[in-house]
Order: sequence, then structure tokens, then C-alpha cells
Amino acid sequence: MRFEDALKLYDLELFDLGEKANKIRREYHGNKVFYNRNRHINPTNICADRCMFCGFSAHRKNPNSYTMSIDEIVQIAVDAKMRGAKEVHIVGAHNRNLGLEWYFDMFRAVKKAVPDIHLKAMTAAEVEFLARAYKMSFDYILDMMIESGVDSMPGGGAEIFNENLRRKICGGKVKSADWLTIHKLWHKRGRKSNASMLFGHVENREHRVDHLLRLRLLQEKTSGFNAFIPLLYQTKNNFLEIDRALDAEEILKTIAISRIVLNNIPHIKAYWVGLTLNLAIVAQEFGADDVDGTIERESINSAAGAESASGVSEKSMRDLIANAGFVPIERDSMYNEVL
Ligand code: V47
Repeated sequence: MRFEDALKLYDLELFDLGEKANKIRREYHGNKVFYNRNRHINPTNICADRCMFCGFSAHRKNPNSYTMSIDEIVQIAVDAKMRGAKEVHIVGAHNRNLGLEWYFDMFRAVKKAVPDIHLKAMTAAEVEFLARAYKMSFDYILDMMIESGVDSMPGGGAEIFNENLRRKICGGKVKSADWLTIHKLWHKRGRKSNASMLFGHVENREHRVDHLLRLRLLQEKTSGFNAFIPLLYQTKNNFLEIDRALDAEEILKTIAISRIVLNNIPHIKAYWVGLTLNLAIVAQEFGADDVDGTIERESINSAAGAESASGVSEKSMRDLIANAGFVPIERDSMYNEVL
């Protein structure tokens, strides 16, 4: 797909664009809306980086630093499993004090305590941080993740790939090319991952389209991405100081264009934590087919103002989806239907 053609999609009237996206969504998934039962665990907020959009890491605007112990993390995973969670999603800040082995010990401990839970962990930003901090190759870190029980990688840390913008808003973290390389290496190991894009801050439509096309290109080579998550920027407690949120029309257009441009990635996730549950459901008419999960607790978006610090019950999730005329489908982390 050519850049100009993708960009022109923004000029379409919202409902015409929605229809185009919806057609692809229905060919893939019919009337189904996927969700899973998961628990987010964010082990530490002490970060070597200063991403301007982040309200989560401990700094002047968020002085409450914390680091969980491995025992605490394991206990959270065990409790979540007892409540029915099938996945733990473990991502955190770039903390120099933990040591490289801490990560692998933690994954092993989680997997030992709850062997059949799916462990989705480590953004490409964390992989790159650890490789740099401990002078190891990406290959080494990825192999150790597999050895210690990580099943799949989440999509975080992609932010926006345009190098100029990236330098300004998150200059210290993984470069775009490295983010893509790390996912490529992970896919080469036969593993799946997700991809994301942070939008609604200082980027424009061209930057978003560029981001989507870079992901499309990698997916053509590896087919390793399961889902794409357009993450709506939350405005509070961070250093970008943008207080106008993007309007719903632009949000829905961006989700619809993601569906159209990334027609080689099976799932588009409308992450309800950032969008609100209501808009995440509306987004299902504009190309999305997934709302993420019950989550239980979330710290990254909620630190930046999202009203979703605690999760949603499975019943509310199912009711909302069904009331909107869709069929709620509980999925596992690989998008198999849970019967
Ligand atoms: O990479 C940081 C984002 C991401 C803000 O793979 C912010 O299934 C909004 O990637 N406003 C982490 N977002 C979360 C993430 C994710 C979430 C759900 C599912 C999956 C998945 C992945 O949170 C970071 C960053 O882009 N973030 N600050 C903010 N102010």
C-alpha cells in the first residue's frame, strides 16, 4: 500500500471509512468481539528513561516509586489465576537496580507457581534496555526469555516510529529500527507478539500512517504479529502537557485506517483502558475486533489519567458487547476461543 493512498483514507467521511474497515473486520471475524481474562502486573515504576508522555514512571510528577518483590508478583499471578485469569501481562519501567537475572528469576518463579498461565511479558523497549544496560545481544535476552517461560511479547514501547518525533518525546528509549528488529528476532523463534502505536499527542496523520506502514512491512516478512493496538494518549501527569484529548472522530478514523492498512495483522485491539469501555465498543463498528481483557489492575494508562485503575468484571464486559449486537468471545492469548 502506498503512503499517499493510506493517508488519503483520512479524507473519507467517517462512516464510509468505517464501512471499509468493517468489511475487513467482518471477513476476518464476523460478528465476534474478543476479550480475555488477564491480569496486568507492572513490577516497578523506577525508570532510567524520561519519556515525556509517561505518567507512570517515578519522577517529579509522580514521586511514589515502588518495586515489587518476586514473591509479591508470584502471589498476584496465583491470585489472578484462582479468579480465572488465563494470562498475566508483565511490563514495567527500566529499572537499573534489579539486575538482569532478576527478570528471568521472576519469570521462572511465575511459571513454576502457575505453569498453565500464559506469560506475556517484556516490551521490545525493555529488551533493548536490558541488552544495553548489561551489554548483551538482543538474541541473548530473547533466548533467556524463552528459557525462563515467556510465551509472547506485548506491543508496548513502539510509541511513534518517526525518528524526529521519537527523539523529542522518548529519546532515551529503544530506536524504531531496533523495536522492529527485536520483534523480527522474536518472530524468527516461532513466537508471536503484538504491536502498538501511541497516538493523540504531538504526532500528525503522516506520522501515524508511516508507523502503520512500517509494521505492515515487517508483518509481510514474518506474520508474527497477532494484534495491533492503537493506544490513545492519556493527558494527565506527564511532561507533554497537552490537555486537549483527540476527538472521537479522529480516534475512530485512526482505528479504521489501522484495520485497512494492517489487513495482514489478524486482530485490532481497541484497548478499553485508554478509550473507555463505551468507545472501545463503538470502535468494533470501525474495524476493531478485540477490547483486551478484564485486566484487574492497570498502572500505566491510569497514571496518566485513564479512569480504569481497576478492571472490569467479565459479566459487564460480555453484557456490553452483547448489548451492542456483537457476540462476546472469550479468547486465550493466542486467540483460540475458550469454550
Ligand atoms: O508503550 C505510556 C503507553 C504502553 C501513556 O500487547 C501511554 O496486548 C497512553 O503497550 N497515555 C504500554 N498510553 C501498554 C501497552 C499495551 C497495553 C495493552 C495491551 C498490550 C498488548 C500492550 O503504554 C507504552 C506506552 O505507549 N503509554 N504513557 C499515556 N500517557
